[in-house]
Amino acid sequence: SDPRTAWFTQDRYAMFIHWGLFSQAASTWNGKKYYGIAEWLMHPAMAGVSKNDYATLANQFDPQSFDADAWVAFFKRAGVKNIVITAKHHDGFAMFKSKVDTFNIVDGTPYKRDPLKELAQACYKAGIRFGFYYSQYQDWREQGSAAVAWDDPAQKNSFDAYFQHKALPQVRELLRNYGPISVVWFDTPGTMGEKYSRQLVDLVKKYQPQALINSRIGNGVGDYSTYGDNEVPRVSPPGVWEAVDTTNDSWGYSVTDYNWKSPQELLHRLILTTARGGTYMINMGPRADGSFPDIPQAALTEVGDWLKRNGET
Ligand code: FUL
Repeated sequence: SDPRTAWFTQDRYAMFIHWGLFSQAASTWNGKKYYGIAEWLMHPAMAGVSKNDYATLANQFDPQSFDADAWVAFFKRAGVKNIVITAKHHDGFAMFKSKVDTFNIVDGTPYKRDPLKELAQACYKAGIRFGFYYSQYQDWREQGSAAVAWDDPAQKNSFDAYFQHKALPQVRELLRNYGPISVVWFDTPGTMGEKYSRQLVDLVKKYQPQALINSRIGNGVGDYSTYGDNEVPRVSPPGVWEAVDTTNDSWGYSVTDYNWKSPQELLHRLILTTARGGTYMINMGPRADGSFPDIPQAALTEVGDWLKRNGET
């Protein structure tokens, strides 16, 4: 087996965090409520918000309750060994300081701080591994990216232009400026060509050769397999794999989604996954202000306490 994946198959339990401008909207737009996954609000399947209207969310994004040390204290109590946070989701907004695009939390919001930097440092100090999510294929602000810029049908630019000028350089920034990276979590590769997946692999290998890449990089070039959203495989699959689950039905914070999994259900799914040889990554969607909703926070704390009582952490 690959020594690079040893920690991953030993630790088995990680936390996923979806946080971004979509957390500010929280599945509402112009007073109307939506019931899909909150981070897809901009998409026509949800509210279908134009990119200029969506960008106004940045003017109010000011997570004054964000406290990296408090987050890490919670991760420890929950018993996770690794976290993966959305650095850029499909909406194209960077939750980190980027020189490539001013549509980022430092240059584009009143907050002006880089929470990923603070979080990476706090995780490092506490011995929690830190990884990031980057939507390499879908970027709903960029012409040419996944051809989903519905409010701007001209599509003058090519996917290649978006990829070379935004995706690759932003991933490079994330690989260079945040210390050791555990996992680079790509998503929804769609029809992205193999040469693009390979360019991303080369970049990760160059700056963070120990970092693992999930299968959603596309074209079979990842280090481990990620199952479908909220899918715990019913058999014991071969190889290195993970199940990704969320605490309700949405990934981003949503005021319309109360379908929280109970602590018992979360623990059951964690145990099913690890018993079948996988890693379980459970998602939380913090509010826009940087605080965690009470119900999933309490549930994950209870799971963590159970793990501790049973000598698992
Ligand atoms: C999906 C994305 O489209 C969702 O928004 C979410 O990030 C999930 C984990 O992966 O396929």
